[in-house]
Amino acid sequence: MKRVLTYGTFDLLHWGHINLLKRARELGDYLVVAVSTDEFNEQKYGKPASYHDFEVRRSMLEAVRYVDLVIPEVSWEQKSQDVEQLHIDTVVMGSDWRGSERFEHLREQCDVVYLPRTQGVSTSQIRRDLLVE
Ligand code: C2G
Repeated sequence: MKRVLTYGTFDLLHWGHINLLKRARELGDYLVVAVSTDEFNEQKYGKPASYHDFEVRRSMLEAVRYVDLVIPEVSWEQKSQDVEQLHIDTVVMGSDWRGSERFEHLREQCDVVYLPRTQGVSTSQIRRDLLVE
């Protein structure tokens, strides 16, 4: 069984996220999603953090047919341990992360694959569009 892992905030879950999850799942037989906690989001982005809190974002991901397990992402440093403990074969991220030190070091443990981002949609654009209504 080929096990795939990906990380993200997944706020205001949209087609770009679903398209990433779909393609990630197609690279294996089992997909784990590590979703950023609210506390980690503040560390990543500062305020204002996500629109939906961790529990809502986790529940929405658990409802996605391509996702087999959702775990919390609490730090930048947990990835190596996640790969080892979850017996991950491939870590997948969108191409905005291509070459990032946050992921490249994982190549010692597993494959690392960057998939093209879905153009024309992002959580920040949705938030901006909603402001103008
Ligand atoms: N994504 C995508 N296309 C979009 C928007 C997002 O492919 N139009 C991908 C991103 O590249 C990422 C995933 O969807 O792989 C989740 O995106 P975010 O929720 O924005 O995640 P991010 O803030 O990049 O957090 O430790 C890593 C971080 O937790 C990643």
